Amino acid sequence: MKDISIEKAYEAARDRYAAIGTDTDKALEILRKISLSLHCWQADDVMGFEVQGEGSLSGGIQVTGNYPGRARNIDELREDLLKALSLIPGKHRISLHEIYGDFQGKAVDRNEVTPEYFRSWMQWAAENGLKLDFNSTSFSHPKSGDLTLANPDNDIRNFWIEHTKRCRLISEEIGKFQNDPCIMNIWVHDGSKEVPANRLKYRRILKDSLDEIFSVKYSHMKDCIEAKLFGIGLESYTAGSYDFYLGYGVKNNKMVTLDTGHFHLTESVADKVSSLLLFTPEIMLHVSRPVRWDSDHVVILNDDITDLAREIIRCGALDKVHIGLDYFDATINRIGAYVTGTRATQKALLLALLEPGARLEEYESEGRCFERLAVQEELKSMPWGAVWDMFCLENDVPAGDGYIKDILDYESKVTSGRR
Ligand code: RNT
Ligand code: ZN
Repeated sequence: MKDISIEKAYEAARDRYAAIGTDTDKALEILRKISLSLHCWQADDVMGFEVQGEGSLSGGIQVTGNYPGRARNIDELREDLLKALSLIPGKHRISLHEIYGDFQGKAVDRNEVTPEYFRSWMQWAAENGLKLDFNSTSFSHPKSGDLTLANPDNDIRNFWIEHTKRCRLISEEIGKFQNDPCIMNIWVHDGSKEVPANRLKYRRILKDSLDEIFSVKYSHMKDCIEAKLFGIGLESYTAGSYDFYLGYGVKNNKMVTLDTGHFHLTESVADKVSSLLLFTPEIMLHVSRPVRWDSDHVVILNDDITDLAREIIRCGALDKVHIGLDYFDATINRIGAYVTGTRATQKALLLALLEPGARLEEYESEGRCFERLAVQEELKSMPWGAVWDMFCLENDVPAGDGYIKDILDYESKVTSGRR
């Protein structure tokens, strides 16, 4: 693509940034290499494709809205993902949940799933230059209830242990196939609406379940464990709290997943990055946007996400932090939700990459706090939008709001016909 006005604006921006000590070309080169892991579940409201599926979402999470055009099957989901990706600069990954297997009309229960049901996904990903990540699925199932891996009932607990073990094997096969580790996330909703008589009991069971699950060692997949504050209907107690998983991760050398919607609303998730980097092997992120609760709104460029991106860059941790997205909004065009949220996350990373890091650190070590404050403040009004537009241009995707038209076209041609 060529666009003289974008190129001219970029040249002016490049000079402005050079004057404060930032190399914009280098920032763009780094940004191009950052792969985000797009969650497959925004396209169909976390329903999945199980033949025996319950048709409703459980496990304390909720999607609101009924905008037309939800992906109803694997082909539609893949088509939607490719459409979204065509409007997002860079090369990315897709994160699958177990319930998105290619079950071919067969009722495959969660404790029966095998890598075979994910072969067509591996093939599809390879054909489209994508890598896959994975998630076990313990919600939306007759055996989900309030407790899965933390359930004192051994039949139910073993069912979920078997499921999670099989998901790790699937992840291993995916990792092998794509010659790149598949990151597998474990999130279970286990908790209770009212205060339990014994909080320790369920956490002990959850710990034992995880020990058993992780007793098998793999080399082409990486495990991560996701904590949460509370779920709907499970407000008083969450077995897998942040302290629980942080402790487990540090002790067992597992990645902890930080979902930006899973903390108290005034708690800084960004501030956790540098601590985790010192004590856990790597970090997985679920970038989301909580509004008053873990509402999973579409990510926008707000302070929370820019703070988080800045921490990753300032820590020099791009090779240690896996950036996944996790939101679901059914009130707006779902492709639009993917594109808006992913591009917002990339914008946050760009803002962070445009900081003159060495200069800020120098001020700090010399005790020049006024200069450090002033530069950080000036950065806010620098012409980063011109750099972003150039990034889009160079990566052959629409700059500015050019993607809106594409999404509306796709809606009228494709998704609006789905009933
Ligand atoms: C739920 C967790 C979890 C899910 C997905 C579907 O609160 O964030 O990551 O959103 O696994
Ligand atoms: Zn999450």
